[in-house]
Amino acid sequence: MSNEQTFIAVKPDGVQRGLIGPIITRFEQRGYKLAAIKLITPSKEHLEKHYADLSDKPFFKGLITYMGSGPVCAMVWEGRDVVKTGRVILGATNPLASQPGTIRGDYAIDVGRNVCHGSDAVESAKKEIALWFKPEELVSYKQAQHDWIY
Ligand code: RTP
Repeated sequence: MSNEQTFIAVKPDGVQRGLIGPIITRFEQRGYKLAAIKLITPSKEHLEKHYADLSDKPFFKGLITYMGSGPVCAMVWEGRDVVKTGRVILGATNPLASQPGTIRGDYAIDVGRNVCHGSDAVESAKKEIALWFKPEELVSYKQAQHDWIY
């Protein structure tokens, strides 16, 4: 599936810490293609939709406050198996369990400040992309270097 897409976000802590660049670099250098990007401070209602499946968790309220505390860098990345591989690039949800070499394993310590988000399945990626982006914000283009990757 060379045109699989995933939703990746640099969370407010990652934006404040200047980690947008390093996170983009990891996806670019792996061979994935950026299909959409924007900075947005999400509303409470937007985040409650995004995290609807976690609404009964004790950390839900704090999570919504944290995610709405400043700009988020919302992105769509495209390429073969990008949903699963994107989660590997991010590392485990709890940074203390993340391997060195992953984003969270290199940049984070606390599960409540874990720098980035990535869709956990192809179906949730579709829903999240539709929630965060208008169809016209997604850009389709050919990258010459991809002929050397696939
Ligand atoms: P994400 O959606 O942010 O990529 O994270 P995930 O799939 O790896 O993990 P999920 O279980 O969906 O949790 C979403 C976010 O909630 C925060 N969290 N806090 N015990 C806690 O305090 C706790 N557990 C999860 C994290 O920011 C996690 O990324």
